Amino acid sequence: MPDDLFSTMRQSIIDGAPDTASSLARQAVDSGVAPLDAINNGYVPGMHDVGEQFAKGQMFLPDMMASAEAMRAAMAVLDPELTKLGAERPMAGVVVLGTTKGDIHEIGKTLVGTLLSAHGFRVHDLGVDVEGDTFAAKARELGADIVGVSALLTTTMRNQKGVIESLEKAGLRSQVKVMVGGAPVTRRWAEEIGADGYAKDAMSAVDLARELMQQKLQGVVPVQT
Ligand code: B12
Repeated sequence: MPDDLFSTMRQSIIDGAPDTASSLARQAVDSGVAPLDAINNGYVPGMHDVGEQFAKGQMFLPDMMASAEAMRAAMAVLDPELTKLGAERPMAGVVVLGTTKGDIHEIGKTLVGTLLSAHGFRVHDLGVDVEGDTFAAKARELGADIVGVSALLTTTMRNQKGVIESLEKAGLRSQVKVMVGGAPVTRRWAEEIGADGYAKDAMSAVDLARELMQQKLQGVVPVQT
């Protein structure tokens, strides 16, 4: 029963149990459960629970780190499955992706990168704690169509704006679309900092990236209201 499987997946994240998380992921793949369903219905809700318990002081940093480890173990099984889906698609665009300076949260950003790759985008992942100028330099080097910037902390969200400023400084802003995301990020924030788009999760990020490619090909300049 997928619902039982999803709730044990969720619990494996709360428990910070990498071996269990990984074997449940293998079980899901073997029994034909779509990898994205396992992520969205099993593991990600576990991460949300962990975040809430941490905020209430019922879980502590080492617990959160163990949960992240369990998530990584599950993703190590599911990632190649997601990537397989994209193997035969035509190239959809070039994306430079990373988490802002001062921020080491990588799970959501990496998932966005995996799904973009699975849908034909060529993704260069700069990792975490990335300076604005590094995004700009890589965008120039690769002739990127899109720069994607993740931030999970209210204190590092403002560095998303810093990335846009770095692109402006490098004279690249008119050629590169910028999309932002991460748990505290909102559409309103994206508009406020002059990003071209915001997506709430990895699948919406794929839709957004496609839309931005359309805009780019049609030469549409986004209007900020
Ligand atoms: C796991 C985790 C950690 C792990 C990270 C491990 C790793 N390798 O990534 C560790 C333990 C290291 C950690 C550290 C800290 N954390 Co932390 N962490 C979390 C937790 C529990 C889960 C994050 C996660 O992986 N979620 C699952 C993924 C799949 O979801 P996601 O990241 O939101 O990504 C999705 C979308 O947001 C979107 N998206 C993400 N990026 C992008 C990018 C683009 C371009 C687009 C379009 C979309 C997009 O798509 C993704 C996939 O669907 C959150 C709680 C939460 N609810 O977010 C707290 C949380 C983010 N952490 C928090 C805090 C406070 C910290 C610390 C400061 C704790 C401390 N005292 O040291 C440090 C900060 C370290 C630093 N400098 O970055 C707070 C932030 C509070 C705030 N408002 O700023 C949270 C919200 C917990 C809480 N409720 O208090 N953390």
